[in-house]
Amino acid sequence: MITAPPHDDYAPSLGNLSCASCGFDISDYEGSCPDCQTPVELSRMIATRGIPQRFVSVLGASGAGKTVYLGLLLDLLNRGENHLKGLANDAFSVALQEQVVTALEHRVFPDKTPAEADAWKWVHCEITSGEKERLKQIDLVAPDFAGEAIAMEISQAGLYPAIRDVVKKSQGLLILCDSLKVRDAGPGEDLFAMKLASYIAQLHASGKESDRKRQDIRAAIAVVFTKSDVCPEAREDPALFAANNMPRLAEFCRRTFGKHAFFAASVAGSTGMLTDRSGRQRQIPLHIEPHGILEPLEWIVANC
Ligand SMILES: Nc1nc2c(ncn2[C@@H]2O[C@H](COP(=O)(O)OP(=O)(O)OP(=O)(O)O)[C@@H](O)[C@H]2O)c(=O)[nH]1
Ligand SMILES: [Mg+2]
Repeated sequence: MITAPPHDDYAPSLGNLSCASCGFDISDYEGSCPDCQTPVELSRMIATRGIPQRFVSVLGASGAGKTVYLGLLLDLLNRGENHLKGLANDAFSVALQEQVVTALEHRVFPDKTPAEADAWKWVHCEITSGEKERLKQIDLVAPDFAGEAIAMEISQAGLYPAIRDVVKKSQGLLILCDSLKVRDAGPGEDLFAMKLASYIAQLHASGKESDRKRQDIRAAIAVVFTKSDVCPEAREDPALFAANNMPRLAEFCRRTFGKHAFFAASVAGSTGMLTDRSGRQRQIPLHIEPHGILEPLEWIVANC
């Protein structure tokens, strides 16, 4: 039997259509929600399926590896060879998977995500985990935000309503951090991740200071060190790596989030540098060897 976990946002469609992210009445709209740019088609799909949706936010600075991670995650889920299985429900999700997989097959990384919200690809995927009676089914919704937009939103909340609404609705959030930068480039990554974590905490806090002290924020936070193919320290012990290299974030998570964990992931088995005629250098994947991609999501599904 498939059991759907109880969820506040579950409301079957009654003719009118509300935006799946912000609740705006989009019955008369095509394209995207005028308030937050969530695709209308996605909200329609969610309403007609009637399965409780779980928003998951994949956040991180520009270049942290969000697009590559999300694309590969979808590909692995769709292959159905693992404990966690996924089925992309619509063209958006297929588009992201296709963009990433096709690029990697041609030995290049996908392009940087544009900062305009209407150009973002949204992942909508039916996830099943567990076996037989304990089978759990949820609809996963995870947009591929641009790192630049995330940076602007956390420094001036409200600039990107789509980010605010999705972060607020997400029961699971992944904070992606470039492990090489964390190790070698000073405290910049630590400070950025800290700002991100405090933005999440503000949107999820019940409002009472005492609740925050009691780690009452229910969202599950997975900190994922990306590109761990080039940073063995992160892969070996992600929690220790965080304590040693991101002390501010590690301490903030300990104090604020009752449910948090550290992971290391990578998509490339090895990479090389290509220099074009004008001397510009570009990193290219030499072979694909996914590592630790599904684990953060498995943990999130188990914890929310
Ligand atoms: N070595 C290594 N490099 C990676 C890996 N994943 C991504 N990269 C590098 O990181 C770059 C950025 O990856 P993206 O997925 O585009 O990063 P993003 O977070 O989506 O960046 P924005 O779209 O600007 O927000 C890629 O172009 C690669 O050079 C990985 O698994 N290993
Ligand atoms: Mg991107």
